[in-house]
Parts: sequence; C-alpha cells; structure tokens
Amino acid sequence: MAASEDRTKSVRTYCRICPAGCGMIADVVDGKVVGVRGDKAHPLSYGYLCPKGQASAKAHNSPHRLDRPLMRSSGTLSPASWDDAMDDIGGKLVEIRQASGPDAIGVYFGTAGFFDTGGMFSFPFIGQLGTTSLYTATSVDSPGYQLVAERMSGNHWLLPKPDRDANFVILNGINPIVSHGHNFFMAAPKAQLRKWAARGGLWVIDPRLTESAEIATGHLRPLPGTEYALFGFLIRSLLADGGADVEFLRDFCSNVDSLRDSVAPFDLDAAASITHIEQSEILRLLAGIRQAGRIALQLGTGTSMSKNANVTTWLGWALNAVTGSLDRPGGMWINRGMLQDLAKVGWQPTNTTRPGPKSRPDLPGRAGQMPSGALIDEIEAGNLRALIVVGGNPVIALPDTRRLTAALGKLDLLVVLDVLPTGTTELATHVLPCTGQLERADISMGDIAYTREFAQYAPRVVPPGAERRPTWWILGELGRRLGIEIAPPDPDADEAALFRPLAAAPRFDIAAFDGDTAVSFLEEECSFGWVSRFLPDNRWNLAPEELVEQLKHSTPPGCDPEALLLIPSRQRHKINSTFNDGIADRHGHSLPGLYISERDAARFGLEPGGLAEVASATGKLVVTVHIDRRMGDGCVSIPHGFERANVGHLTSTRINTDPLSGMIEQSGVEVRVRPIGPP
Ligand SMILES: Nc1nc2c(c(=O)[nH]1)N[C@H]1C(S)=C(S)[C@@H](COP(=O)(O)OP(=O)(O)OC[C@H]3O[C@@H](n4cnc5c(=O)[nH]c(N)nc54)[C@H](O)[C@@H]3O)O[C@H]1N2
Ligand SMILES: Nc1nc2c(c(=O)[nH]1)N[C@H]1C(S)=C(S)[C@@H](COP(=O)(O)OP(=O)(O)OC[C@H]3O[C@@H](n4cnc5c(=O)[nH]c(N)nc54)[C@H](O)[C@@H]3O)O[C@H]1N2
Ligand code: SF4
Ligand SMILES: [Mo]
Repeated sequence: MAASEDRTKSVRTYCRICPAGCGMIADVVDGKVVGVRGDKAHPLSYGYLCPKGQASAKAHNSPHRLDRPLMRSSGTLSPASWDDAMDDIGGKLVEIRQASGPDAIGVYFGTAGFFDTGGMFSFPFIGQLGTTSLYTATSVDSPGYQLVAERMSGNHWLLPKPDRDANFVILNGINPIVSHGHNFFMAAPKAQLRKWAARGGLWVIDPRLTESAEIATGHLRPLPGTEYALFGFLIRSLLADGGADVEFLRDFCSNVDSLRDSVAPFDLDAAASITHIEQSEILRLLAGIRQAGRIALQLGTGTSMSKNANVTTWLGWALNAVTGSLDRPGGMWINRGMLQDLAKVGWQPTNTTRPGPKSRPDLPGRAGQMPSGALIDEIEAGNLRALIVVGGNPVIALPDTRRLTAALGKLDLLVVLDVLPTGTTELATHVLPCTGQLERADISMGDIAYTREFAQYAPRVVPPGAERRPTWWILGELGRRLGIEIAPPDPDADEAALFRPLAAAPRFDIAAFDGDTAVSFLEEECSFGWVSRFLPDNRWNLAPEELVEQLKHSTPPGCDPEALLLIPSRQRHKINSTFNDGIADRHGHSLPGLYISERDAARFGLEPGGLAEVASATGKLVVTVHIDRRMGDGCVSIPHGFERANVGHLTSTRINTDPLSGMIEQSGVEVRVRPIGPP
C-alpha cells in the first residue's frame, strides 16, 4: 500500500497553453504524467479546464514530441548532440554578426514563447546582441490596439478590461467562450458572460452568431470593419443629447471638443448605412447604454485585424471614456498586476512608433519591435540572414505563405525552439527541443491579463523527458557562444531562483516558493482610480491627431456582390497551430476549411464537404466547404493555424497594410469562391 502511494503523486500546477492561467492538477505515476484535472480550489478557474487544457497530459506524452536536437546536412534534418548543435549555431551566428552586423540576426517570438517565463531570458539576450530585428506574433495580432493605448494613455501595454461586476458589457469582435478573451483572459468564461447578461446586459457585435452571442442579451451583425461608424454615432448622441459623464470628461479627459467634431458626420443614417445594422437596433443599444450609465466595451481580434482597426479601437475607448467608464468600478478595470505592479512603478508617457526595417520603412514598428509583415522583404533583401524562432510557427501565422516559405528557406540559419514538429521546423536548419509546460517551472509574468489581481508560480511536474532542455538554457548557451552571459550553464538549475530577478515585485514574494512548493498566489480586491496619475497631464487623450486624421479617410470594405468578406475566427480545440493535429478534438469539431452560410453556399454552388477554390487579390487556396449556421450572409471564415488550408495564402503584406500600426489586413479581405470538386 505504502509502496503504491509512493509511486503516485498529484501535483498542483497551472495551465500555460493560453494566459487564462487555469488551475490544474497533474497525476503522476512512476514519474509519468497519466492525466490532468481541473483544480477546484483555484481562485480563477474553480475546476474548469477547456479541451486544450484537458489534453495537456496527452500532449506531453505525444509520440510526436521533439526529443533531441536536429541539424540539417545535405538537405535532411538528422539528430545531433546538444554540443554539436550549439557549436554549429554559435559559430554561424558569430560569423554572421561579424560579416553583416547584429541586425542580420533576428528573433521571432511566438505565442507559446510568451507563456514560457524562461523564454523571457531572450530579451536581455536580444538587448546585449544589439540587434533591432526583434519580431513577435503581437504585430500580426493587435498592433493597432497598442498604438491606440499609447496615444490615449502614453502606455502601449495598457489593457482595460470589463470589470467582473460590470452592468452593461459590449463585446466587439471577440468571442471569449472559445478564445477565453483577448488582451484579457478569462478562465471559465461562460459563467462570467452569463453573470454579465443577468446583471444588466451583454451585447455582442460580430458578423457571426458566436457562442458568446448566443448567451448575450443583444447581438448586432455589422459589415466587418465598420464599427467606427456605430461608436461614432453613440458618442455623438451621448455628447449631444445626454448620457455622457460630464464630470469625468471635465476632470480626466482632454480634447473632448475635437472628439465631438470627429464624430459629427455619424448621424443615425450614416451609422446604419455604413455598418449595415438596422437603425432600430442601433437605437436599442443606445437606450441600453443610457440606462446603464457606465459600460464596459471590450474589443478583440475581430477589430484589431480589420481594415479600420485603429479608428474603431480609438472610438471604442472614447465611448468608454464618454460614459465615465475607464478605470472605474462597473466599467473598465485595468489590472495593475501583482508582479509588474503598474500602480506602483507607473510609466512615462511615450511614443514608441519607429519606421520599419530598411526594406519596409512603410510598415512601422513599436515598442522596440519590428513588424512581422516585414520579415519576407528583410530576408529577400539580404538584410536578415539568421532567424531564431521561440515558441512560434511563422509559416502558418504570417501572410504571403508562398513567398514566406521561399524566404525562410533562403536563410543561412533558421533555428526553431519548439516542442513539436511544425511547418516552420520543416524549413529549419536547426530544431531544438524545448521543455513543455509540465517539464518546467513558470511564474505568471503576464499577470496584467488576468481577471483578478493575482499571480502564480508552478514548479516542474516531472523532469524534462528525452534530451529536452529549457528555453532559458538554450538561449543562455547561444548567448555564451556570442560572449553574452544571461543564464546559468546548468540545465537543472533551480528555476525559482532563476526567476527571482524577473519577479522583483513588491506585491509577490517569490522567495516564498521553493522548488517543491505547489502553486500559490496572493489576491486582493480590484484596484480602481490609479491610472490617471500616470496619464499625460493626468488625462485620457480622447482625440489623438493621427487617429482624427485617419478617421476622415476611413471607408467601409468593398461590397462587390460577387465577392465575400473573409473574416478570422478561432476554434475551440486548438490555439493557433498548436493542437491542429486534433489531439484536443475528440469529435472533429475544429476542422480546417471554408465556413460559409447555407445561403451563400447555395448562391455560389458549393456543397458541404466539397472542395472550393477561394481567391483573394493576392493568392488562391483550395479548401473543404463547411456549412456554418453561425456565419452571416456575405462573410466567410477560414480559421488560421493549419498547414494545409493555410489562410496565409490569401492575406498579403503587399496591399492594405496599415500605415500607422504596420498591421496586415486579416479581416474583411475580399475573396471569390467557386466549387471545384464534389464531396
Ligand atoms: N489570417 C490570419 N492570420 C493570423 C491570425 C488570424 O486570425 N488570421 N491570428 C494571428 C494571431 S492573433 C497570432 S497570436 C499568430 C500566432 O502566431 P504564432 O505564435 O507564430 O503561432 P502559434 O501557432 O501560436 O505557434 C506556437 C508554437 O509554439 C509551439 N509550442 C507549444 N508549446 C510550446 C512550449 O511550451 N515551448 C515552445 N518553445 N514551443 C511551444 C507550438 O508547437 C507552435 O509551433 O497568428 C496570427 N495569424
Ligand atoms: N480556443 C482558442 N483560444 C484561443 C486561440 C485559438 O486559436 N483557439 N488563440 C489565442 C490568441 S493568439 C488570441 S489573439 C485570442 C483572440 O481572441 P478573440 O479576439 O476572442 O478571437 P476570436 O475567438 O476569433 O473572436 C474574434 C471574433 O471577431 C469576429 N470578427 C471578425 N471580423 C470582425 C469585424 O470586422 N467586426 C466585428 N465586430 N467582429 C469581427 C469573428 O467572427 C470572431 O467571432 O484568442 C486566444 N485564445
Ligand atoms: S483556458 Fe484552456 S488553454 Fe487556457 S489556461 Fe485554461 S485550460 Fe489552459
Ligand atoms: Mo494572438
């Protein structure tokens, strides 16, 4: 009996597949993870785990996991020792730096890179390397969001999110029931959405009847990328005819008159004709806002990827301000973070926009990052010769798949740090196997995205399998070969000790956690009313000049009756390309292909299960047709994240890029469809 107990242990940890941070208990028998379950005692998730989290043990034990370093010679990737791989990469990096300068060495940081705290060690690595070629997935996710945050608050990473106790919540271009949120992440989202719906109102603005829209009290279907006109009308009405929080505007906002002038063109007729939303529906929303007083309007990637992302985001924030809802209970809450503690450290208002790299100065970068849309041109121009990819899969994430694939293949060095083989590892010169979430310690550095003031630390559940190594160790070893000291040389070093300098946080004592301690946390009530201390002149800027100017030239996307508008949407059983093998999808719900309404399918002669050719102005793709009752007429979706059916073939860095944010248009892209084969 005692022997069997010794062989079995349960380890409290938290899921790091997305930033929701759900509490998880991993069951380990004889050193092998045999299963995971939700942690009922966890204060964010109360036992909830989504299908991806539930698949954590299966993913950890997957036979496809990368186990040892791979190095390409004579065209094929073959196993190599760590020493040989690191020496080879190090030697080439030194050579490239000498011949072409540090900017010829790039780093691309993907989504999983951000959830691996050890990956943070690459930032000093990049700093000391002296390269300006830092790329991340953020620049194809929501750079307009950061632009607006910076212009209105002076801090590009300010993340207002609906207060848990808000009375009137509007979700625009975001589907938390599937995604768990964007720039704020909710564990157990359905319960929270139901609570908002019951308290006063939950409105979802989305061209699809999403899972979130189904439990909302109101659903509006706009023409993609046109909500600037809706928000413009609402602001205009509240300012002119009552409903605005006059004291908040007087005490905490600047440029209110300029905002009023900017939204003057958006009367009810204009709002309805631009957005294609019925006038009566728009008036119903306005009445709801007036009645609620304070609101919480949250935007997601449906907004940030659309044609008019910047102005829609700006007017969305302005609507929150006009109703006195920014940094106020019952409105939008800004998590100061336990580890970052923004309310203590604050920020100096900045403008971090810079021209893009040499080959694409027209695509600006921000906050020390270059736009990922420029990677292809930088490689083609010979400016970028080496790329280190950390927890990302650029081949599926970035536009112009064909050109990108050719460009990545031309690099002298493509080093990919991943847990699984991907479309990008296929092109790599070196593949380096990383520790997965159950094989490493982590601390929640991204805690400002949580729905509570909360932080957590998790030790390793099991030691790294096969020859996998932590990201921090790999980057440390590469650094050492370039003369940069960033991490201790021992891959078994105590990770809690390693994270201590990262988490030099006044509100969270990492020293309280040693290698054996389970997940723990500190928690307080939400802090409100602290943000204005750090705003430029202590005020939210309601009319930044560049955005005022951009609004004057904003137009809805084209509406050619023979074309459809391609919009992004996420799937429940994978995150971007992670789990695109169906490992978390027992019933085959999250399939690649074209999602289209029944009426549009009939109109274009497409049959369910048949093949369709989808063509944009810049590329073509053949995909399977799925009739989708959620889809509104006139819009179609091809979820990203698949190597086959890669929607990146239809998006491009050549046209419709945003001059202020460097964003690539990924929503509202005009496409034509035609049947090319039977089911
Ligand atoms: N057309 C279109 N394009 C899009 C989008 C869209 O909606 N439409 N969405 C965009 C968005 S929002 C984003 S964020 C990007 C995503 O772009 P990326 O972040 O580049 O893509 P991911 O598929 O998330 O890549 C994550 C990689 O990390 C690996 N991984 C998983 N766990 C670990 C780990 O523990 N350690 C390490 N080292 N690796 C791990 C996975 O195997 C995978 O290869 O795509 C963007 N591209
Ligand atoms: N299950 C799962 N979870 C994920 C991910 C995943 O791939 N799968 N990815 C993670 C990542 S990297 C991110 S960035 C977040 C993103 O999180 P979200 O922003 O919530 O992403 P989606 O779930 O795609 O929701 C976007 C919604 O916008 C709608 N939309 C598209 N265009 C428009 C438009 O022009 N206007 C309006 N109003 N709506 C529009 C789409 O129909 C879709 O329902 O999710 C994260 N979580
Ligand atoms: S929502 Fe799912 S993927 Fe995200 S942390 Fe929770 S269980 Fe993990
Ligand atoms: Mo993203």
